[in-house]
Amino acid sequence: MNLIPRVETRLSTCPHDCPSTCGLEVEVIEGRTIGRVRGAAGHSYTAGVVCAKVARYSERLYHPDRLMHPLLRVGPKGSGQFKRISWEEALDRTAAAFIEAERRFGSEAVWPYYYAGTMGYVMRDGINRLRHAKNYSGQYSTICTTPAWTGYIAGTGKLAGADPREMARADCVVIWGTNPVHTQVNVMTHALRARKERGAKIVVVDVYDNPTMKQADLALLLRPGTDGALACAVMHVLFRDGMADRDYLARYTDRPGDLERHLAARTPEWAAAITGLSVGEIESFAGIVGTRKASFFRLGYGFSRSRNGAVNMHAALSIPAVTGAWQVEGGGAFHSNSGVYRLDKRLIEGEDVRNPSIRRLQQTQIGRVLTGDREALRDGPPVTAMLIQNTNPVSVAPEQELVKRGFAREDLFTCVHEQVMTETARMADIVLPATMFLEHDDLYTGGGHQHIQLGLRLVDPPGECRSNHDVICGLARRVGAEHPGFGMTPRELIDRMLAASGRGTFADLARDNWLDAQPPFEEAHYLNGFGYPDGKFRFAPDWTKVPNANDGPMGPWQELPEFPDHWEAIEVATERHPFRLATSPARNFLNSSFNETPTSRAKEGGRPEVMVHPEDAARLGIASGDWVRLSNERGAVLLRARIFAGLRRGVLIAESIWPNGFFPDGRGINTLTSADPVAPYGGAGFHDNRVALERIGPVLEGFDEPVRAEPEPALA
Ligand SMILES: Nc1nc2c(c(=O)[nH]1)N[C@H]1C(S)=C(S)[C@@H](COP(=O)(O)OP(=O)(O)OC[C@H]3O[C@@H](n4cnc5c(=O)[nH]c(N)nc54)[C@H](O)[C@@H]3O)O[C@H]1N2
Ligand SMILES: Nc1nc2c(c(=O)[nH]1)N[C@H]1C(S)=C(S)[C@@H](COP(=O)(O)OP(=O)(O)OC[C@H]3O[C@@H](n4cnc5c(=O)[nH]c(N)nc54)[C@H](O)[C@@H]3O)O[C@H]1N2
Ligand code: SF4
Ligand SMILES: [Mo]
Repeated sequence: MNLIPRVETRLSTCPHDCPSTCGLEVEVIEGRTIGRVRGAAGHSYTAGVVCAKVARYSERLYHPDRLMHPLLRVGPKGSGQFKRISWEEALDRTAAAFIEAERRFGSEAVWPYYYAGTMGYVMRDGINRLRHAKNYSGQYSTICTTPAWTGYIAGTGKLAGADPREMARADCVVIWGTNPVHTQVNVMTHALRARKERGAKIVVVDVYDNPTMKQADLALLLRPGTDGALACAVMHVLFRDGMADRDYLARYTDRPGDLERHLAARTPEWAAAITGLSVGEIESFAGIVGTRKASFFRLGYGFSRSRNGAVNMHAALSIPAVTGAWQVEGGGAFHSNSGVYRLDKRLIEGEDVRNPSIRRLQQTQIGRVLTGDREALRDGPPVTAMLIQNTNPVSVAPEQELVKRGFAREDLFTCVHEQVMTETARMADIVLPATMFLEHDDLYTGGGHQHIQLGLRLVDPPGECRSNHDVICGLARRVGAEHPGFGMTPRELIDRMLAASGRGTFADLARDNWLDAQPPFEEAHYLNGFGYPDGKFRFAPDWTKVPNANDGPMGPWQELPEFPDHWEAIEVATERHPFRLATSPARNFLNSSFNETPTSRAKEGGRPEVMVHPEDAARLGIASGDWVRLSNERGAVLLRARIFAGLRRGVLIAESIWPNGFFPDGRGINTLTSADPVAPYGGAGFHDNRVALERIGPVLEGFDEPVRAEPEPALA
């Protein structure tokens, strides 16, 4: 008898919403279960490294709370009382609710809502095919990328940059507004290689001394929302000290002379007063990037999650256009390569049957939409039925008080298709169990690199779990939605999409599992010109015409500065709300994903905390571990204080996102965040919150230790 289990290593792709989109090697045991997950050694960007949370993916796949059967709510909304029903009944009931909503208020009363819990094209975007085929309300996605992408494209005209693998061949890597040790570990692989092999300098710009900043040669800890001022002062020094590349500027940029004049008053002293940095730090930063042509600007999402975020992204991006870094290998900028793939998504998304007159509702304003805000509803009918896939808005969306009120509405029907009983699923009328990525077929593209990748079904789904595609097709049949995509398998959809995009076939891709889609050097470095018709980088973009997907200008877009600047649109601290709170990502969670796993919870210290500067804590009498209350006009949150010196005074960091159920009164961190749109095209300022901070003390009256976990859904 052979007692050694048969272990095969199969290739896959991490499906999570993370720029790294790692190539994976997955151990499959006896063809049935998975073992270790490793970074694929043969993937040139992943280079054999993945984050710890995905390395132990079996903890998520085999989680005891994994949803296995369709459920019907039998108690009050949110009570967690459900009973098991069949798939037939669950889909019939959902379809009936959609048909009834449409009958009463028109098709726009149904709002399919989704995001990037999986980044697979088939499983993420198929919901749009159902939407478009039925004229259900549209979703304008604003929860993540909008300000960052808009700010970047404002400069380059295109969402693409230098090959991120070139970081390893840079003489300086600037890691700005991203915490890759937490959020996209592979950036560190390539940046640290540059330091080891070439003596490259690593510069990190952030609002707290996180593990990425600890790796920096030059650590720039600035006040939240002041990156535009830093960028302006750096460019001021570059012009002042003869480090601007005037030939490059004349050839490749729109208005270098006007920019130089505009920057004359943006001195290091001016920026020091705004950012809290010293003049010396600003001069050093300018000196490093001004004397090392091969400076690679790795620009993240974090510094764009402020009301002035698009402007700050554009300002930072303007620096390599002043030094001409784009001309050399290892130089230039990178934010996302999502603009290089140009995959034809008509079959998957049903773009061909979309009716452009149907309203689009803003994703981040889900709280306002569901509580009947007329502007958020665009003066249209109420939303009375929803299908939710790949997202957990009750936890992750801003203005949480409104979101919860909305989901509690008796006249709102919600069907949530999920892998685990999230706080959104708990509010649902129908809960459907979903497959995880190793249980279905899909196609992925890397935002933080340049590969088209497959992730195929390696094991059977447990229980009665079904894929998003199956659910969409099952509902389509029942509500009478018609489109050729509903009759295809995921593999057929992938094959047709690749072929229509000139990217080969499914079989071609299945051979190596990934395809390197990196554009040639001249194109990636914009040496044939930038993405605008005249080929010039824009220092003075027309903010109303940035070629990024949008719903027209919004927020205070009329006040956007003409040139890079410090734009005071942020929630400046006031006497009543003297602190500025950022909700930076926790290392062991991915937004709310993984916050159901015991290991991630334990590694995050077991409870939500807010970091407070020692002097602020002393002034308020706050000791380490004390309960504190954070509050603003949107609500109040109770959590513990952690005294941390790696902050500026007046700044608070609450690494996120803990389940709401881990806060004593169930109010999670997004109670404090706002859904005000970031100009010019929307987005949420998750890191841009003014708050009051009060001490409560070592015990919280009426609250029992230890912090409770989410109760199990009771099966009636
Ligand atoms: N472990 C983990 N990984 C993740 C995620 C997660 O939640 N946890 N989320 C995933 C998702 S959906 C995304 S979009 C990416 C995002 O990943 P990133 O691009 O890293 O962006 P953020 O996570 O928003 O924030 C990055 C950093 O910006 C800092 N920051 C906040 N305000 C400012 C500011 O005004 N200026 C500057 N310079 N810095 C500021 C924050 O403190 C944080 O350290 O990560 C993905 N990966
Ligand atoms: N305070 C604060 N809030 C934030 C942020 C922040 O930095 N601070 N970051 C924001 C950002 S950048 C983003 S992108 C959003 C993300 O917010 P979400 O898009 O809600 O991301 P997750 O919290 O990861 O939740 C994804 C859900 O999808 C489910 N899922 C995964 N795969 C599948 C599948 O194949 N089928 C189905 N049916 N379900 C699946 C997972 O189980 C998980 O519950 O959060 C935002 N919220
Ligand atoms: S670093 Fe990001 S892409 Fe890579 S395994 Fe972790 S979550 Fe997935
Ligand atoms: Mo995101």
